[in-house]
Amino acid sequence: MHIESKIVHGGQHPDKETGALAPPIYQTSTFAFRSAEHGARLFKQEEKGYIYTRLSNPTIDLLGSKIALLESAEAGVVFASGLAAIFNVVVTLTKAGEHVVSDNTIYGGTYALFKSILPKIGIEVTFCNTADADQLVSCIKDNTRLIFTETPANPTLKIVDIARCSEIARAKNIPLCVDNTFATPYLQRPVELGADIVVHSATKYFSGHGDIIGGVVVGKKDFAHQLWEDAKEIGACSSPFNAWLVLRGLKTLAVRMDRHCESAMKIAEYLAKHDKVEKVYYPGLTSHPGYELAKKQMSDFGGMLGFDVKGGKEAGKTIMNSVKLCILAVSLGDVDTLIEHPASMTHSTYSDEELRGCGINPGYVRISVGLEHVDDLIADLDQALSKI
Ligand code: LCS
Repeated sequence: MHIESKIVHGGQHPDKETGALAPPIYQTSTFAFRSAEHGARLFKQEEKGYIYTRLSNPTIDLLGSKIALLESAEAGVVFASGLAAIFNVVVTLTKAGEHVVSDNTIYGGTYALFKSILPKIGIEVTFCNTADADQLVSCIKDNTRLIFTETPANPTLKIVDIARCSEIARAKNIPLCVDNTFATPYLQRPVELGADIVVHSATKYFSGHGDIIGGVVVGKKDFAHQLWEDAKEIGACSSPFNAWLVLRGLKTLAVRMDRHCESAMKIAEYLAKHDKVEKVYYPGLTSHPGYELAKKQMSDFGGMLGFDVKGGKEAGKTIMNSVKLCILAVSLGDVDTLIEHPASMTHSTYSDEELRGCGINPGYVRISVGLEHVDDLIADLDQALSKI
């Protein structure tokens, strides 16, 4: 089946009892046992069934299995947020005294988790450019238990070679985890390129409508089972209603992504020709250093782009304070176009030196291209650029 059809039908069947086509929302904290013996059997995992929504819930499970299907993975686990998903992956695979290698260009919240929270529990993280194979290899230690990367990377749209990273990881027997939030499985499937684990902020393109916070992890069955076992005790579970909203949003993922990609390309081309724009960051432009690789590992270039405006930070601020249709807000992947300033917003957890180190310039402006008419978006950016 093509991915478009899996996106609509995958994992979902009309409800057996009622025929309801939309999946029921099992909005319940707990599930009644048939007897004391039945409850005990469920707790011992001798029989399948539901106990308590922090442990599992049919609406939430449906989302996990649907994302696993779309990502060509064996199983999926759903979390309260993308960051909860990433934290749970790390604590399932590592313990105090062990080590993680992460790319240095990742979402600022993930960076803060790795830089400030993991060391508190004795897990050391080395940041490097995973797009540079030699750098990645040189950072791996005997106690490295996880390699983490994000591609396209937030916010610079750096492209990392997933197949190359997975060869390196496999040779050392270390799991590779890829944050696939920007691409979604519609455009890129890291498991097919050799990655072991894929994480998502479901808050973004999966939901698509900017109305929930959620996260998903997919991988091999054994890993997903251990992740779920640990997650039960950590407690960062989704709500059934949020999982349902993601299932609903997902149905239109393919058509939304097509439009996001088409409009982002037009906006990138418009910005690249603008005399007040210093540089455009969009992997679909042949001038982008990751263009060839993106063409190889993605089926299109995504809806995220960024640009450096001439005049640095002040000029960037002028753009953000002048747009009328684009919304000045963080997050991404929504139907609404969102514009933001990574250095002071999504990546404010980076020091100035760290920002420079991964090429996030002070005036860099990031856009999550929405589903408005592209001519209206270009007109809005045009009037904002004219204010500089
Ligand atoms: N991974 C990526 C690539 C992200 O962009 C984000 C959030 C997360 C993980 C964390 O997901 P959450 O816990 O928020 O569901 N990115 C954001 C951004 O760029 N602006 O606001 C949030």
